[in-house]
Amino acid sequence: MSQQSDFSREHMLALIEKLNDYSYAYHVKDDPVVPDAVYDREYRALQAIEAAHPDWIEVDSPTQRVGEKPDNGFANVTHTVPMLSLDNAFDDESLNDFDQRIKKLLGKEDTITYCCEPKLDGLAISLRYEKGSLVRGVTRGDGLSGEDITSNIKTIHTVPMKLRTVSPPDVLEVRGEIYMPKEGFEKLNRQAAEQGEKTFVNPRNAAAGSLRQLDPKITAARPLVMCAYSIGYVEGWQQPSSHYEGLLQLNEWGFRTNDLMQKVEGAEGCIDYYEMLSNKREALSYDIDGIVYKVDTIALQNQLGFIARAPRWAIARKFPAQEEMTQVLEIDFQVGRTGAITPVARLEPVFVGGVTVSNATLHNKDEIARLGVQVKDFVVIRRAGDVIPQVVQVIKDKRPDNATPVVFPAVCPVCGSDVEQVEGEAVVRCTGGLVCGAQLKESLKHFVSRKAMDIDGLGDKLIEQLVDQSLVKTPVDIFCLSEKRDELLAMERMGQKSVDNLLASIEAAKQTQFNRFLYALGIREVGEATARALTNYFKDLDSLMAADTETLVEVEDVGPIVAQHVHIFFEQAANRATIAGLLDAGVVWQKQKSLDADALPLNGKTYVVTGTLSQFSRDQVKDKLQSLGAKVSGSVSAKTDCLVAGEKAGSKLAKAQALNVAVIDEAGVIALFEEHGAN
Ligand code: D41
Repeated sequence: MSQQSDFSREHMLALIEKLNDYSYAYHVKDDPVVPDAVYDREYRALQAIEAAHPDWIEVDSPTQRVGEKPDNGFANVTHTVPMLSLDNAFDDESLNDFDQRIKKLLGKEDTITYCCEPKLDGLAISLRYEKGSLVRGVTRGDGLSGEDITSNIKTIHTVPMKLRTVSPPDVLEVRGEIYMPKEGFEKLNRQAAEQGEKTFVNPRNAAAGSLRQLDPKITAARPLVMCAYSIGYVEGWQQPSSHYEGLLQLNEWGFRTNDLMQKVEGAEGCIDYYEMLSNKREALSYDIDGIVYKVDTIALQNQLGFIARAPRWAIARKFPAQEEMTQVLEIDFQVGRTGAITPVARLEPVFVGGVTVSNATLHNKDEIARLGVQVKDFVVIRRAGDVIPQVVQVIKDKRPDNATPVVFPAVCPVCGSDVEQVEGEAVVRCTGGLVCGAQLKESLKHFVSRKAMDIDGLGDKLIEQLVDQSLVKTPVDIFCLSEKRDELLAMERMGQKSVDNLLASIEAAKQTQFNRFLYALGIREVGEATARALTNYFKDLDSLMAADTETLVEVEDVGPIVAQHVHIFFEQAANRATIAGLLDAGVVWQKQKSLDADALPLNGKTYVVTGTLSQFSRDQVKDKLQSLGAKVSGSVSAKTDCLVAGEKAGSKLAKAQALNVAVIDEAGVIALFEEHGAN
């Protein structure tokens, strides 16, 4: 057969090696070496060769990760060496006990070296390699035997199909955890929700569900990661004398290992590591439920052995649980700024994620239907970090006899106005507008907030009192409070000084900016960024107010729905009266320097800001870049024009460098601001 030189078998093998190198850099080292487009192009070239020569296909070709369904489901396989379980420690004391016990068993006074690893919240798995090639992947099961899920395992890019070495062990069994990173989990659930499918309760369940799929094509579409945590069994290779060294070797051979793993000395070192990781927990891109401490020296591990099914040389220190069960006592309805009526579950107080939780939002009618929650049901509450507590699951088996379905109110629970639900939307709204006390209070809180009119000293409690006493009925009334000194002085916790301060900050807030003013109005779907885009585009308030929806959609990032909200807002007589009142009361802003959005210096440019800066917060940099017309995005991609990288910039910097995106440091961005007069 005649062959072009770049269509030869040698060329194909080189292509496979190159693609596997790219994939290793991307998935295992978190350090991409080429843009995605290059990978895709070469992948397609490989596919073309393989289509022309099916008999050439290699087992470690990246095209071979997704195969056919196994014929008879998942077969049960006995582990060569049992997969042990882990004892738990819940406090520093039991960690000290663990360290003491080990020293006693070893008859040693020397400080023990431990390897500390984040305890990934996924599923344990064992992978068998023979002569360097993956032959089988088995779930942990009961520790003695598990299910053969090789076809699903192969779809995971962090699982090497072949070890990256010319002299692999005859047999190698690697143990590790398969998990789903938080971002991938959220995306998967968003897609499932959009398609009206069932969502997963947490990343762990999503990972488990994905591995249980009979069709590897489905598993392949799930963002799973495998991270190696121990060598289970080897033949024909001298293991290093330290667990840590062993994991480094696995990393060389193509496995992902956790970059936070660390060797420490003694119980003290273990406790310090716990402190360090507790502080990092929320910011990690994956869920962890604790730390695993392992005696690092393999000889000592062997000396210690195991009891029952757990090694004496390892222990898991658990973090406080982020999920707990409790009972829904009642369901109340809160009315928000835009009239959205939100059901809120009042809970039997429960300690979860480090705080006592007694309320959780149920979001809307659809969420109640999705969860199938009733009053008096037992539910699983999740609170992770600073995220507001969520009801993630109803425990239907525990439903008490007195449970009752949730009845959505037919009128607004605050003002009694009719409620409406726009077709295709999940939200039920009060139609009362500012007549509704709840909407008025929330609108005012938004109006005075830091990123809006920024009125210091006008807190939530005070706003509630002002509305309840009918001193403030519209935002305009805030600017007339100087005429109501006596009433203000009569309010709770308001002395001469606080009244003076409040009136002074109200006066100061009259000098504002066009974009802040627009944002403060609280038009639906008009957040900070949209307000900025609108005020960059329109010369002044009059032209914005006069704009029709066709003109509005010309503004960047303004779609037909936002345009509609803006247009309707300015059509309303009441809103026009409020705006006129505010201007009358003396609210002013400087005209924008540049009246033409196209003329802004960074127009059309996309920036990403990362790392720690010394002179500005990231928000301030973002603000200034936007005022110069730039778009500021959260992640680096081929579309990024420039990355502003502060100290400790991390993966975004690596990605920008790999993609040849321009990078500037703090001095660079300050110079940029100076050049365009944005300081
Ligand atoms: O990250 C984990 N979930 C993890 C689990 C880890 N980093 N190391 C582990 N080490 C072991 C031993 C000490 C037995 C090799 C483990 C587990 N076991 C484990 N996972 C599930 C059961 C046991």
